[in-house]
Amino acid sequence: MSDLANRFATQFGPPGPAYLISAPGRVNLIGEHIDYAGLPVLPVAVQRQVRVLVRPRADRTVRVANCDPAFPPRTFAITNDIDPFPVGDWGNYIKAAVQHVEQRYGPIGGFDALVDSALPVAAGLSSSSALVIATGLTALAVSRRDAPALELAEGLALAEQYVGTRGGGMDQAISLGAREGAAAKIEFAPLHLTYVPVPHEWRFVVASSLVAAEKSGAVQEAYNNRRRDVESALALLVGDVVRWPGIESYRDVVSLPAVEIDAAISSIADETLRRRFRHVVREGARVLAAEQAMRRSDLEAFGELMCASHVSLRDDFEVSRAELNEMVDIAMEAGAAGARLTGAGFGGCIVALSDRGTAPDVVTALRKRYYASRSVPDDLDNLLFVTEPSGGASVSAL
Ligand code: NG1
Repeated sequence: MSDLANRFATQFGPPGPAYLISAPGRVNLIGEHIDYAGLPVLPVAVQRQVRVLVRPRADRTVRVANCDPAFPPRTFAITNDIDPFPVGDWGNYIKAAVQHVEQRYGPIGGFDALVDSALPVAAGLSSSSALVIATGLTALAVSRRDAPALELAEGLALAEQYVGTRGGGMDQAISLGAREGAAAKIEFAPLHLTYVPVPHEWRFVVASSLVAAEKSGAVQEAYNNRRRDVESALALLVGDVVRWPGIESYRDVVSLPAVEIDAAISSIADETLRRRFRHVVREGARVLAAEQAMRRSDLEAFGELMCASHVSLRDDFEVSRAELNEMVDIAMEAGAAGARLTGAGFGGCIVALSDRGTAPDVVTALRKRYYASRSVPDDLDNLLFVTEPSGGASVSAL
């Protein structure tokens, strides 16, 4: 913290910061690419966070600096309708959150902020949403305003679409609403979190493929295309009121009896849309089964569901890559109960589940078989770690 305070002083001069805001990243255990279909997901917050030191300003200017030199300082004025920086600029996450808080809870005051992130960027651990949540809390804190957590998470999820990705609401909800020691089953519209204690013996190993899934260029387009496919597939059923009366959402589809769900899948003639649809409805069912498996501490069942999720993301949803498949195989061969890509895919991380005794074997196998032949820093701490389910975002007055 004193390091960070020194950097703040170097960047902005006296007086010192008034608040420390932190917001965690997340690893999604199961339920991938279905939050934007309105189906429940099951993530945990990781103990790695975005931290922001903040000092209010008397005017309506925002100045932000980042400890990572890849992200240069940015300055802008608060208005009700803020023009974005060029696509891909990190400052757009700040603008997204500030504009939302101004529109919904404003008028708000300006601030100077120093951002420090312990989350790997573009790794599928949601560093971007952690930054958006931290900035939303910053804008509220400097303006001495408050907002209900779920309302804020829902609002900031929509607000993040300012950057150009039509994301769902999972990341913001878990970053704000997480509880230590628990996963959260997140339901949408309305947003609701149900906490599921993670059994003490379970360990989740998170490992980066080293392939950046930077959601500013091609990956943003691929992500938005998947979402469009998911919407187009549903529209086919909704348009067919004779065969599918009463079907208006994916929630309606997953509440049908199993044979009718199978019939709905087969009714989609377009091969790609059929596969996207199949992934969404089956993944939705896996999340509910996984919640039950976690509640009865059934490691094997939870692991099998994770593996099935990976296969579906690989074959039906087509968001995996050779590197992620290789890592999943390595984890399974080392004794993991289950493993899958986590987050949007196209690169990023895998998550593997094992018991306490086996987790070190999984870590060692990934180290030897995946990282040893690639160029990586000596300290793999940021790329390969066992995560503790952590608490959500916080604001401390200094
Ligand atoms: P990540 O892994 O942070 O790119 C994205 C979306 C989520 C969700 C997952 C896939 C954003 C901010 N997040 O997460 O809403 O759809 O992909 O399950 O776009």
